[in-house]
Amino acid sequence: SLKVAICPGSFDPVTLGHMDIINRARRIFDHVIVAVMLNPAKNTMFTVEERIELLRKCTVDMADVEVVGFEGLLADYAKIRDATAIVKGLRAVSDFEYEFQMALTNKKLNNELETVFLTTRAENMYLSSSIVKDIASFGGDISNFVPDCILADIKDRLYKGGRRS
Ligand code: COD
Repeated sequence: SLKVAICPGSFDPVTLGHMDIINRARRIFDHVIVAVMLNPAKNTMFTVEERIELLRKCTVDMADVEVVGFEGLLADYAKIRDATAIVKGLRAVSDFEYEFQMALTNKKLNNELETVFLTTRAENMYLSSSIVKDIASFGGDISNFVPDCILADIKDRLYKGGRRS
C-alpha cells in the first residue's frame, strides 16, 4: 500500500528550509501531504489561501505532493488521510522541546502515527519564516531564503507592506 506522510506547518511563507524537508520526505514516502494550518488564533502575514498558493507554485511539478489547508487536530487529520507519519525538520535545540511535546501528544492522540524528524541542513539551520518576514520588511535581500519561483510574489506582498487580515 502507498505510504503517506504529512508535512504540517504554518508556512508563513514557505522557505527553502521547508522545501528541503518536503523534498527529503518525498524520497521516503510515496505521497506527501503538505498541510497548511488554518489557525485563526495565530497572527499570520499571509492568508491561508496565499500560503497554499505559494506552496502549490513551488510544488507544481511534483505529482506526489498535495497541498491542503487543515483545521483541527493533526492527529485526526492524519487518521482521515491514512497517513503513517508526520515529517518535520529539526533545527536548533530551541525547536526540540516544543517538537518533542507535540510528538508525544500526537502519539497519545493517534497511536498509529509516527513523527519522523529530519535534521536540517547546516545552511538552513537559522532559516525561518519569521526571519524572511523580518528581512523583507526592511527591504533586505531574501533570495537566499525562499524558492526563486515565489520571490516576486513575496516581494510584492512584503516590500509594499500592509498586512492582510
Ligand atoms: N530547516 C528544517 N526544517 C524547517 C526549517 C528549516 N530551516 N524551517 C521550518 N522547518 C520545519 C519544521 O519542522 C517545522 O515543524 C515545519 O517546517 C513547519 O514550520 P512552520 O514554522 O511553518 O510551522 P509551525 O511550527 O508553526 O507548525 C505547527 C503545526 C501546524 C505543525 C502545529 O501547530 C500543529 O500540528 N497544529 C495543529 C493542531 C494540533 O494538532 N495541535 C496539537 C499538536 S500536539
